[in-house]
Amino acid sequence: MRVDVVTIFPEFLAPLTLSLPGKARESGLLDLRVHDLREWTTDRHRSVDDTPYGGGAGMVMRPEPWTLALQSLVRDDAQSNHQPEDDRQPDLEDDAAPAPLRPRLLVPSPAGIPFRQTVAAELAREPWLAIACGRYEGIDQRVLDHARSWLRVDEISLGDYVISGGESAAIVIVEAVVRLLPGVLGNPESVVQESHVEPLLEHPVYTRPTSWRGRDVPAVLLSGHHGDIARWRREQSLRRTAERRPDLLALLDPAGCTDDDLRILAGYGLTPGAGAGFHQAERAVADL
Ligand code: JA5
Repeated sequence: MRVDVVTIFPEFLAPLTLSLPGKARESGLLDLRVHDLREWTTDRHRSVDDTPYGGGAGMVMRPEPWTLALQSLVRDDAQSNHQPEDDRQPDLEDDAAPAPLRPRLLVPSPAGIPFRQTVAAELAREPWLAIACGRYEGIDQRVLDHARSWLRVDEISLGDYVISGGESAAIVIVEAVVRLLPGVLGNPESVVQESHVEPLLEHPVYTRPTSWRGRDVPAVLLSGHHGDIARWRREQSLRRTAERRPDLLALLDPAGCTDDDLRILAGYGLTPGAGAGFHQAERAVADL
């Protein structure tokens, strides 16, 4: 998979040379290219921001460097695998170039769709991603509106909080996607690339010794009864989710729940599927 990241802080992406993404790059499974947005500025001060129309605090990223950067990535690919006989360029505004020669564009933003394992699994099937990292108050809206006419564009949120730019979100997205690429983890059962991932928190885990500072490993895990262990772990997952992330239960398919599952959730006043995890007042709004 090829991933292009465009940012005004290329050094911010240095962690992707380490650990699993670093290994994936060395083995050729990940072709990660980080670009400085200022390469596509044309003024003496290499400016990437300007004041917002309509007033207000902060600055907005200027459209022209962004569009030049995105167009340059696509042109670069057209030339990357063969020497062109002439200097004709593909017309980026028409549909002549086949879709796989263009990246899917991701834009980290708190206004985006929630990034979940299902989204990561979908992205891991793409041959080419580009990630546009905004700074300041964000990127001029027309860049994304224009890009949508020739690229698939998704704004992606990692959660409901504010950070100062898209770079750390880009690192998270790349980490989540790269570990799903065939061959990166040797594809053990634990990372089978499924579009359906159960939206439950993981059960707790333990290792030696069996007793540590007066705290014992739950006896069932030492019992050797695989059925009992599986049922205990399932119960722990459901209890943790009910207590910490009841909102996730709205995503849990009731058809995949056993009677035991339903009994455990009912103990918290919860049922899986649409409507779960909302307080009564919220549910009235959600049902509108
Ligand atoms: C802020 C210019 O989902 C959390 C996120 C917050 C945030 C993201 S993703 N991108 C930006 C940004 O600020 O680009």
